[in-house]
Amino acid sequence: MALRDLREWVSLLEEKGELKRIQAEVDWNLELGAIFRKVLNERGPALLFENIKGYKGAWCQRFFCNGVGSRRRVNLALGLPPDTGYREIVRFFKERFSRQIPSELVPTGPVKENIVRGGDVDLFQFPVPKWHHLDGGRYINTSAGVVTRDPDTGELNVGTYRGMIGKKNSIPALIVPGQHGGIHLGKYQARGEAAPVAVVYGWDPTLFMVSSTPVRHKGFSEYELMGSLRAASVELVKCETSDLLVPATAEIVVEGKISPSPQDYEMEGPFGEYTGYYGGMRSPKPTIQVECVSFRNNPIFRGTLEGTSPGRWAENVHFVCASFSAVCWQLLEQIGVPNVTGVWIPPVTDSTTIRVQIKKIYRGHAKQVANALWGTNFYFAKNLIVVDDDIDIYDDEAIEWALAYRTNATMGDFVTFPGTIGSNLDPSLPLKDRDVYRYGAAKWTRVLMDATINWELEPEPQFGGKRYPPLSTDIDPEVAGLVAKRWREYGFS
Ligand SMILES: Cc1cc2nc3c(=O)[nH]c(=O)nc-3n(C[C@H](O)[C@H](O)[C@H](O)COP(=O)(O)O)c2cc1C
Ligand SMILES: [Mn+2]
Repeated sequence: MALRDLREWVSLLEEKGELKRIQAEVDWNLELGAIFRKVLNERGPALLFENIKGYKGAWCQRFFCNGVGSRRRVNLALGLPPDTGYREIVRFFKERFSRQIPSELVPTGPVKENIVRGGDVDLFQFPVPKWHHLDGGRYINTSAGVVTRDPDTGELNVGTYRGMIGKKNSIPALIVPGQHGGIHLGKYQARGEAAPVAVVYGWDPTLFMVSSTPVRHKGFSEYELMGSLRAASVELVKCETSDLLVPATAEIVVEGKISPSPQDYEMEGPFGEYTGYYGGMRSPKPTIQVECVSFRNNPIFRGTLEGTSPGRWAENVHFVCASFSAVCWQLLEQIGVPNVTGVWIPPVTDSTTIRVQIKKIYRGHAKQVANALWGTNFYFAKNLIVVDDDIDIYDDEAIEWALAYRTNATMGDFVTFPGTIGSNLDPSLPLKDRDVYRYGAAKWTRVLMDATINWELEPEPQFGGKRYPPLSTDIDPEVAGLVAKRWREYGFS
């Protein structure tokens, strides 16, 4: 049974012992973020804060986070057995992302229980944390879904793009031009028109999973992919101030417009980013001027902490590792690269270093993988490791070993490709290369590490003409039989 809304998700987590309610008074200013970070580091439960300092009597008094902050809870959200491993989860995402369930337009829903318009709008009525001490503001858009519509095709998009409270009715946001939302904004800007935008906070957990994963979609939107993931159609209602659509049972929806004129931009950034560092320069950004807010009675605000460094994982990496791997694999298949047998993006590198496994059928096969992936506009896969199908991409030792003994720089196994689209949040770039407007995001040099066996190596005659010597760590079967038979005799148990 699909979850109806965030409340059902919270109840399910509680029933499974995966939720902690915090009734002690907690300050939105750094304290909440610090508690969440500590819980993340300890691989702890989902959190429902019920007593936030200064929020008694406000429109919104409850705050939820960490719902999908473990593999177990990702499985729970997807309806999979709790111990399902990432090998299976990647395949599950890939299969579900390959089809859609149509959404359904309904006349109204609980999200319309309270509607505030115009001068009465006050985003400070929501308990939005200041997450990290050097953040440029209170980041309201973290695990939210930003809804836009393509003015040419009419297609909807739901994407997760960071944004902070500017004024009580404004949200400057980092919606980079290469992203779907950014492409929509660019089209409105070219027409000199304001872009209608809606932001959804708190619904079924599949919303955040799909809105933050760069799935290709043409002729349908992320809502139909959420439908596929949750195996039930998404019920949508029309916004009050535009023809955008939002889930009928969402907790909170903000509606507004982004002016095409840079004169209306407001300052945004920096923010604690996915790299584990602060990122994104403080600068004027496209800004949602909020015209209307609708929310359920006693709504629950949802947010998340970004940023992963060794041993410290953010909430989203628990699904992003699998959902991004699935998208990458799907892309390679769609482009027509043969024999891709696996894709894995280890959680700590978020989407930066990607491992692809192939059953190699020609010399240039790994190069083809790189060309294909880097030919898309997705700003991931800065570093790409390609291995043969005897190397387990989920095994760090196997990857290290392949990199050590199957690469040879003088034979072209490391290929760099400069000047591609990249991430402006990557601190290894000089500042001038992080110009979102010049580069669509940033200027990356990508690198392929081709750790497949090089077919240009001449066969070694002493080992029966095989291209690579046999594994000396394999015990000769005859001797292995003898040793197994005498094992106890040697004194082993
Ligand atoms: C927690 C989180 C925060 C994100 N913040 C941003 C952001 O500020 N700007 C951005 O362009 N992408 C951001 N992303 C990545 C996008 O959500 C992702 O690329 C997604 O595919 C965007 O939707 P789209 O493909 O429809 O453009 C974020 C992802 C996550 C998980
Ligand atoms: Mn999209």
